[in-house]
Amino acid sequence: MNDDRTRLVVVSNRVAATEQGVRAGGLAVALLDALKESGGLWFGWSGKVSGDTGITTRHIERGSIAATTLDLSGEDYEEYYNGFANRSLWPLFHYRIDLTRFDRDDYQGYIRVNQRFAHALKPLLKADDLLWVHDYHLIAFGEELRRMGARQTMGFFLHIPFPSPEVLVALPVHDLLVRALFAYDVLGFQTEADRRCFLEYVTAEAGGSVDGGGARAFGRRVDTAVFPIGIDAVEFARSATSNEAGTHARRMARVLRDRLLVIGVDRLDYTKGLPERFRAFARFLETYPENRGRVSFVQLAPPSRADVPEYIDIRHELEGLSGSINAEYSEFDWTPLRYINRNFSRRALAGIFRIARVGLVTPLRDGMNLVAKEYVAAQPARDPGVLMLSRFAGAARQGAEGALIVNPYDVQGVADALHSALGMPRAERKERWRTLVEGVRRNSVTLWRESFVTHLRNARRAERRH
Ligand code: ADQ
Repeated sequence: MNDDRTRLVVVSNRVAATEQGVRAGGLAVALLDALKESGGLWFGWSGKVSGDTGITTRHIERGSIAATTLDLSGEDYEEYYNGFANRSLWPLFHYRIDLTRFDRDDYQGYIRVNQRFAHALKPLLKADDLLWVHDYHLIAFGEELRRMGARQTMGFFLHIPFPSPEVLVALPVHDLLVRALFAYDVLGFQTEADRRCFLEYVTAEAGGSVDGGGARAFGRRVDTAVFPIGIDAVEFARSATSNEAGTHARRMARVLRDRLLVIGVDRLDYTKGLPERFRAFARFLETYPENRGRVSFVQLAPPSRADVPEYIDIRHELEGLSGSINAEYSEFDWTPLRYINRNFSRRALAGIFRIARVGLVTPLRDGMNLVAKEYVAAQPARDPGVLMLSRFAGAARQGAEGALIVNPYDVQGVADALHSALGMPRAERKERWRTLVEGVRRNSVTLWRESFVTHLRNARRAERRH
């Protein structure tokens, strides 16, 4: 597993891989890929809300990964998950101060659940374990574990953006959160911009200092680094040519007849820029009417966090928009926009990506965005499609010269870029795709895991020397 026989213990809000498969969601997909190869223990919430909050252990994915899970109580679910994680941290870290609400009870619930996670994991730990804690739900977890006396080397990876200090200080407990981050030995970010925002906070708000790759504050030092997350591109490309992928691609092609397919695939979330994308598509049909009847846009968007009011609002908004676009432009034999709220298997998605001439990935803010990488990986080398990518996705900061970079707020700009993408000659598409796919293959999920774990090991060695 690991060369010095240490065990990797991954802690995330949700142990998302179940016997039934993986849920839609970047963290779930990435962690499963990362752990499949190395094995290890995966610890977190089962996804169940119940009165029994004891822990259970089971083996998943044919035994290579051991998963230990606990349930949440109804109150935990409301305060920790729906409340502080998804109504405070998620919107704020995505620069949506307007949607951020702060409630002290929710924050207390967040701390309580972080404590409970720490309590449940502590007796299962071996002295030499390396701990890798994931994402904004568990910022306080490391501090709680240290309070209980844990000495293991611990790293934290933030899958979402780290906001600029100006934005972060809008949260009344910003200082407590950043202080908690200093309980870890390594902090990982998706992009250099995120890391810079963290360091700016340390110097401007926490009275700390920055040295080389690290930061000092609150009497501790933490190492910081950038680990852009990736996918298993080889495996995804294989999925795209599987029988299941072929079946889905043929079904889709039958419906499309000879029309060009524009595809969007996102969790239904207000950070993904879906209303703006729908409006840009309508503007495209209005500005370039020769495309009417020639292009179909399919948006797959499985609902997520369905109990949070802001997610109910965005769902209604999209239903209204898609209805009015179709009402205005449809013909008897052509539906311009197909908007589908369900999950598909990885293979089905890969097959649909493969036949799409354009992949529209236009979030208003995104830590990385794995869909952009999956779209690229699934393309046929002889006739690849075009990736349109928002400048506000982490993926755009990672050598994305081959993509058409757009500003999702600029409805006309996106419409114009879509027109260019659909008219792009094959030679240019191939050239652009080659640079993109090389990057996606190089920055794989394996590289992401290995570089993070190497950093953790080095942090441990450095600590032992002192
Ligand atoms: P997400 O916000 O969930 O991830 P993203 O990185 O795009 O966003 O991952 C979504 C995943 O869900 C993709 O693997 C995609 O294929 C899958 N998915 C989406 N719709 C689906 C559908 N209808 N059926 C099946 N699968 C579907 C968070 C951060 C991102 C960061 C990732 C990983 O918000 O910025 O890239 O974590 O760190």
